[in-house]
Amino acid sequence: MGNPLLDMQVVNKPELLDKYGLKPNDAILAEGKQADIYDDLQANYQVEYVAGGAAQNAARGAQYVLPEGSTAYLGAVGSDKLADQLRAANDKEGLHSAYQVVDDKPTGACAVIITGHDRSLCTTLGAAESFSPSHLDKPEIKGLIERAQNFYLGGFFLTHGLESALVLAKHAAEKNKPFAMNLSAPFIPQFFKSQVDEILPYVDVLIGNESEAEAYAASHEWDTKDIPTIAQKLAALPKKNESTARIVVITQGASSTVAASTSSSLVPSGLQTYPVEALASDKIVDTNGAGDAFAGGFLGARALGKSVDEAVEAGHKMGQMNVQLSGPTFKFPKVQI
Ligand code: 26A
Repeated sequence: MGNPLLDMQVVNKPELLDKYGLKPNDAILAEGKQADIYDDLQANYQVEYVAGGAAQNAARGAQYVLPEGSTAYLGAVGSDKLADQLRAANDKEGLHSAYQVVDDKPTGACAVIITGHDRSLCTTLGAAESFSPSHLDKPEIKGLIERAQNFYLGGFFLTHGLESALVLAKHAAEKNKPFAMNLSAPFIPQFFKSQVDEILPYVDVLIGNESEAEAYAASHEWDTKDIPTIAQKLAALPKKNESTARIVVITQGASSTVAASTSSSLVPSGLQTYPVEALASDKIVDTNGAGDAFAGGFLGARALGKSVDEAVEAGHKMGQMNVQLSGPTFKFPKVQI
């Protein structure tokens, strides 16, 4: 479940960062000063349009490693051409689009400014923000939820959709199905702290990167920037479903990935560090969607019953594939993960 967005990607135009007050590597919601960026990009720059939305990318990533017809994605789109493009991208990769269609707002968009290995994401949510819990009451969607064995929530969804997210989270806890969430961006634990705190007890698998983990620690006054320490503390926070321990996985770009759990049957010794195979710099096309690809590979592998070690390896392979392609995309025909 997440915000379906169409990415408008522009490469090597660093002046856009200054013009719109963007950091080279960040993900934000557009404010007044960025309101014109979408029209500006489309009128004055060479734009690559590609299916985005962090959780939707991860869902396509999970589908990549799973048998045909394994995944479905919930989010709200407008009644427009952008939505058709997202549906087509999902259809091509076997992800079922279980969209809520809203009539009065356009499909959301994300301006993606690529400079070197950095990516700046600036989003206007549009229809995505209108997702309502009523969509989850439709018989077809209820059926999907009943049949689902694993859930994944993009943390970005918490800017507007806590109530809907909790419907899935509570179902997962009741039925003892794993519920995963991504921290998504530093601004989520920073500015949507109460929403994160409300859903975290339901989260069985928490995924994020180093800057998001640090932002969580800072907003909870943990007074540490040490990623293994933060991962272990997150793993130990209270949980509704006490029959399984939480797994926390923190990626750090080209540096090693950290996994923590209070259960050493899930994460050997309770804390593991997994080196990342460094790619030659000239092999990297862009890093848009790399974290989502990791999440997709990790969760797909877990859904197949793989160990956390194996799932991290699958996540690394998917991330590595993703950064060698333009935008949040994967290689077809499929390669073995
Ligand atoms: C609420 N915000 C800011 C967002 C996003 C987002 N997905 C959902 N909500 N801001 C950027 N993205 C997506 O992140 C992907 C890269 O990880 C972009 O669409 C991009 O495909």
